[in-house]
Amino acid sequence: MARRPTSTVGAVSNSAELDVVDAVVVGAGFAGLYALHKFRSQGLSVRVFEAAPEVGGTWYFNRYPGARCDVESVDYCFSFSEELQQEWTWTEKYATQAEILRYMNWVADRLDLRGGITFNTRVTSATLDEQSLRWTVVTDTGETVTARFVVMATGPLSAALTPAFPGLDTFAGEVYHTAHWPHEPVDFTGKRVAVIGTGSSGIQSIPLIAEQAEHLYVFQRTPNFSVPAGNRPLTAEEVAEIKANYAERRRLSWRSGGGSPHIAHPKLTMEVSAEERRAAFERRWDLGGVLFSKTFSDQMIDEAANEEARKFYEEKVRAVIDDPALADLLIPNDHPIGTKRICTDTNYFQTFNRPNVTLVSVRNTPIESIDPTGIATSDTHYDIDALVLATGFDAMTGALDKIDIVGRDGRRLREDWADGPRTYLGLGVDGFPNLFLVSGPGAPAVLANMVLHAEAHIDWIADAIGFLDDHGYAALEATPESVDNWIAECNQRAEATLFPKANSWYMGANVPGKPRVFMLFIGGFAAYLDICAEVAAAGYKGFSLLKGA
Ligand code: N01
Repeated sequence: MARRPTSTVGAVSNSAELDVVDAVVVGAGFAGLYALHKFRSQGLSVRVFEAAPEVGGTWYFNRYPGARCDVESVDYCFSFSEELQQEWTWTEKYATQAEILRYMNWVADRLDLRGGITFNTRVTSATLDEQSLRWTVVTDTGETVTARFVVMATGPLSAALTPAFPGLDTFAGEVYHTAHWPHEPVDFTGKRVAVIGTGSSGIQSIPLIAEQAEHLYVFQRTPNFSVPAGNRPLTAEEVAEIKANYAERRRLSWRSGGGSPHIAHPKLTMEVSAEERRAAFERRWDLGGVLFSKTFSDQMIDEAANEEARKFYEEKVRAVIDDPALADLLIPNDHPIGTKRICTDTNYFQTFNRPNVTLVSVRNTPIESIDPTGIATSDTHYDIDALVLATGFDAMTGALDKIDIVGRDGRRLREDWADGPRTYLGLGVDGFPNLFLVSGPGAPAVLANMVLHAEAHIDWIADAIGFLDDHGYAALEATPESVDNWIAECNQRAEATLFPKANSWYMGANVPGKPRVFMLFIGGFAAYLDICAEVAAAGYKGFSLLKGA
């Protein structure tokens, strides 16, 4: 099918009524917003469907107290437009959810994106017509749209997970999930509150809830590594300097392992003296945040190196917890540091020194049930007024599983992935021509700065579409061999690291019954981008190029 004639941006900007389009994009988070802008600018007609009433994706829903990004604000924003970079000014080192959402709304207005987005609408199915190589996309509002391309900008951490605690629905008090936090302020003053879960969401919200609640019970199954964020306001001078040097900052980010301008110590952990090692850990600790796991480049592959980082960590954390027995419970001993995403906190461990905070180790005393008045563990009943579930996500595959995606021969994506997700480059799947995943399994995705990662994927998809049109092809489809080889490569790379040692959501281990496979490409952001670029330069090596009917 020939590309539609290029329309003016104004004419395409109100595409929300079209039922035959070049591309359907699912989701209006960072990836969906950029996809709409990019595809439009190459003359494609685009429909974007978004379940929420506003843009923002994960940043629309995750508005729990203390929600912030753990990538620095000046890096966690679009790089494709120098105007956007220069016009927006971040106020803090790590932006709050509210500031990120303001930014995304500003971008949507600035680029005139809203007219292309259908809000309050969830895509329920996408079905391939093998003859025409077109997709029929159906929504929960009863709309049917056909498209040549479907782009799943659905987010790797967007399907919230609520464990099946017996009796949860009988609880008479308030229940909140961090990933579906209400828009009105929640006031815990004078209340007995329980938080279940001590991942990033729990660790960010617990200190603030503790400041309000009469009493806070923290139900911890697995202790997590958390490094102080070191958050602070950005000064006008810093902002000016960053803006003056953005090009170099971005260049470093694009060539980095994780999509931000971090440079690891030039030597390996054990190549330096104990003093130099300690100084390097101290420097990184003072800078704050998740990049502590990348102080030395071998920390995630060498157990001895990892142990050095872990010992330093333990010393730091023990120093701020008053009760040594409590510190024993709060310091992880079941996985190498960094093999689950390191959390980034502000006064998390200090919160347990407060008299109104109690840690309940559900590893020692499991939750048995929830009843109208509270939570019963194997040895105690905790009376509470409000319950906060900080229990995470069905990551990487959860949002895709919710959509009935039907490809060749009636094959369903979720059935094809029953033993774990299978993709080529995290972008394409055999049997599903012209279906593109953004930041999906098989890509670095959540191991990198998700904004740059989304830009890279959308640029690659846009180029692929251009290539198809320039060469008279209708579609692109990963071959089964390229998918097999890519999965083998991802597994091989993961096995050479310490990551598979943790029961993490990277491994699907947090969802009962989910296959235990490492779902990401671990070889680094820049290395991955090089592979994607080589595939494209070689005429989309590993993909079949299909002529239309
Ligand atoms: O989810 P999680 P999250 N009984 O899966 C516990 C990103 N993010 O929303 O470890 C009792 O990490 C579970 O226990 P366990 C970031 O990438 C980023 O916090 O499975 N407990 C765990 O403690 C992050 O990694 C930011 O034993 C149960 C917790 O719930 C990812 O999102 C902020 C349980 C879930 O932790 C996910 O973070 C927030 C049960 N049945 C999120 N089931 C920033 O940028 C689960 N748990 C800072």
